[in-house]
Amino acid sequence: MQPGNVDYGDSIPNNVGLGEDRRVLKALERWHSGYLDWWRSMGPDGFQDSIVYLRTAVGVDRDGWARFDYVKMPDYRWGILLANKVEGRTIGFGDHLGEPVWQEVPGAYRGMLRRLIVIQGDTEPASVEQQRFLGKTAPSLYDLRNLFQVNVEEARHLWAMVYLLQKYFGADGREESGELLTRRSGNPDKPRMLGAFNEQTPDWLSFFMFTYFTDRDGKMQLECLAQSGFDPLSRTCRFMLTEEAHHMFVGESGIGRIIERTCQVMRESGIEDPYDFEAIRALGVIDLPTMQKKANLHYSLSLDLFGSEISTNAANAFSAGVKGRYREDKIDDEHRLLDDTYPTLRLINGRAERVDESALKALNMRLRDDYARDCSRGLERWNKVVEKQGIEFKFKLPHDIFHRAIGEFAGVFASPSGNIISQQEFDRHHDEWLPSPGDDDYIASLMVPETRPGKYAGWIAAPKSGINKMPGKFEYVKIR
Ligand code: BYC
Repeated sequence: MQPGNVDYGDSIPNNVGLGEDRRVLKALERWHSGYLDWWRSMGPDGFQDSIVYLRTAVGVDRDGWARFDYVKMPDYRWGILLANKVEGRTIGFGDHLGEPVWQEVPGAYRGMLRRLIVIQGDTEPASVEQQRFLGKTAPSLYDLRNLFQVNVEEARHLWAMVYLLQKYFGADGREESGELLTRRSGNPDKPRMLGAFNEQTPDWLSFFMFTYFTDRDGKMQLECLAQSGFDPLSRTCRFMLTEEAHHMFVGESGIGRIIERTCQVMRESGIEDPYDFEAIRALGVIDLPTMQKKANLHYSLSLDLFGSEISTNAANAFSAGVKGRYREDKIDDEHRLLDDTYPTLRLINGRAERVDESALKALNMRLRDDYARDCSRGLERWNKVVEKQGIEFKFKLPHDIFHRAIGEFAGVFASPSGNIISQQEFDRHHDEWLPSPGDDDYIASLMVPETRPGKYAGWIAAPKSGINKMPGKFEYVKIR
């Protein structure tokens, strides 16, 4: 088999020579049947017989890694793909800086690595569960197809983590793989591991916000794990990042298209005030302030995914060479952080202030800052859409301390601009800052499916171009 190409001869497509690894192949085949049960009961509801124009990974080289074709989702070729090995790769940070990367799990870091892989793995099926009912209200076949593409790839990312668990962690790896199929998003008895993955994704605006903000946390975390000294994890994450880019495109362009449609309708109807809710909603589009509230919600939930500002877990993972900083290999410093400091947001005398803390312990804070910068770029692009239509409104990221449930500011009440306030004041403003039941009801009322090829629901603009350059009226999903 050529390096980089996928072997479709095996029951599980892979580029890791699974055919010669009978033990792991057998274990994965056993897991596969439980996986398909999970997919049928928790995957997209009602579309298992539909034929979907999907991309499937056929290699890991940058050019031509994917093939597009019609496929029924349960027949999707979920495979195990690792980026090509980099010969002579060494550990790029921490106490083992410069040593050759590990091809097996180092005993001392077994528990730590397993925990990170399980957490990463847990988020993937969780997002599929969260998005399970969205197919029923898709604004177009183009969007429906994108939803399913995201779903099958998140499910493939679960495969990726399960492969690592089965191959490198023996009996406890097999046990954890089974557990990944039993937890359920939002289930009070057996919830998914991280907060944001137990929230609902009830409508398409939430879906686009989730793929913009929460998938971007996925990108940041995968970038850090791609730096890992445990080479199979690094190679796995490097390839996952190739797929992840499309998910964030779905989010950013989806929100951009909703903004464009709202502004266009406002302009055509002569409405200048973006806060004229009644008039704007009467036209069947989503007002910009409601979109800001949804952004406030999804951004703050996603910030929680970075853990506490000060974290011994993060410091230990870095020193061990297990989880690096965002694009560690592009940072020009000592890569050890022994005596370095990082300006970290702390609650001091009732105020949020940046103070210098140990850079090692403040790694979550640093990554969150990288994330905030990455998020703000999309907002700039959305603001250009608004500006071009001549409407006075600017999307803003809320302050880091707004609406937080994890870390230094959990339990603190703050406004989106970062003023610490009383709970009463927060409650008074709640519906101005976060979606109200009325906002959710209004958005829900718009969620009527549009299934004619080339047509779009009235609240969202058509995309600039088709998937894989397909023409406007292309039937992305043949609904059965
Ligand atoms: N919810 O030391 P701390 C993605 C726990 S998204 C609940 O502050 P640490 C995707 C924490 O587990 C990316 N619990 O944090 C996106 C710990 O518990 P234990 C997923 C939380 O460990 C869209 C305790 O609080 N990948 O791929 O430095 C669609 C103290 O924690 C939360 C990863 O996250 C929370 N939000 O950092 C599909 C990468 N936050 O152990 C997919 C792997 C913290 O004391 N995970 N806790 O019981 C990690 O690197 C780290 O575990 C975290 C937390 C960044 C999540």
